Amino acid sequence: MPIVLGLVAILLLPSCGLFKKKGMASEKSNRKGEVTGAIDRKPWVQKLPIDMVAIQGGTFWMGQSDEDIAFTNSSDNKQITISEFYMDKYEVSNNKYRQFLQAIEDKTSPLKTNTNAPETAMKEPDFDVNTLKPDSTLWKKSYAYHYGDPLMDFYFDHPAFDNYPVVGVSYDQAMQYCEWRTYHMRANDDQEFDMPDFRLPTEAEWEYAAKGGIQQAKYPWGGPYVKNSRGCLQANFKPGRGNYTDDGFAYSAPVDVFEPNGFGLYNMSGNVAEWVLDAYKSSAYASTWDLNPIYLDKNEKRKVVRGGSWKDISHYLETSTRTYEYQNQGQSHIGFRTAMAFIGRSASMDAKLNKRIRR
Ligand SMILES: [Ca+2]
Ligand SMILES: [Ca+2]
Repeated sequence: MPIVLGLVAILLLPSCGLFKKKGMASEKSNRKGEVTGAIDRKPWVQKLPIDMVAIQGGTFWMGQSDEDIAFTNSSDNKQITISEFYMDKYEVSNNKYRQFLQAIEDKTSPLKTNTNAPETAMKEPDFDVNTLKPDSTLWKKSYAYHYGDPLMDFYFDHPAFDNYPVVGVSYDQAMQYCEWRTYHMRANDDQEFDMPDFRLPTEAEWEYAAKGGIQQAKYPWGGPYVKNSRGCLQANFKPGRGNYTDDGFAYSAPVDVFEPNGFGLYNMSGNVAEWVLDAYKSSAYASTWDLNPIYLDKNEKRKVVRGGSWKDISHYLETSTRTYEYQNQGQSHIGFRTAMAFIGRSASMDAKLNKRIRR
């Protein structure tokens, strides 16, 4: 008898209560006198925007996976659950940021280009292009006794750097890029209902994504070393005690170099450090929830920066190391990437295919 019961349990296990979808009430005929939901609802599909990947939701240990060498006591371990979301494969490039500036600078070319698109619920944003240009002078100003002139002159404007990450943009500017990308997409999408906003990833989403599905990964490739088995460095940073070019690049590198992590994300560690949505508070983990946590504080001007950069030693490349910068201050080593919530979430959803997985 126990064997029979065991067999029944095994047979039931794969379904985990996820029975075959029987159809929504609204798909049934609207029988008089019955409540079946409103009829004639149009289907809606969340498209995967270009150069983004769908990050499967899950649970992970957020926080340091090695020694807290700076004794910041700011990233204690905590088990966190993250829902599915979309994230840019790459840091935002100079040329993508240029498209943003051109769209708002060129008054004859409205942001909305698809006149057949249904009215978006979003008001057309009002940007001032003069406040949005990357600050190229930072290449020279940020570092004492450093010859940054060639980068100051060429980095943002020259086609040679089109596929390099945009830098010298503040948190505030990155937020406006997200707002523009949201509007630009909605104004060109012919579905009746809007897609969710593009936004910066939350700090927890960023760390979960950086680990690439490897529990307590010190780096996006796992770790504990910065070199792979062939002896190659796996990110762009400052190896050794100042051997900047040991990884192939003295300053930043194109956004698509080095191997992507398990989620298909490039340069989560190194190249340029990245703004995330959260305000910085050293003790944030003690107060935020363990399900999709976020710490927002309008009065806190310090915003979290993650992943380390071309100018940092490997400690800052660790997936759990937290740093910050003031929200109105760009740096020549800080860029960003965007994210988007995935609607219709559940741990059993395949975000890429936008359908349930039977387990
Ligand atoms: Ca380097
Ligand atoms: Ca990066």
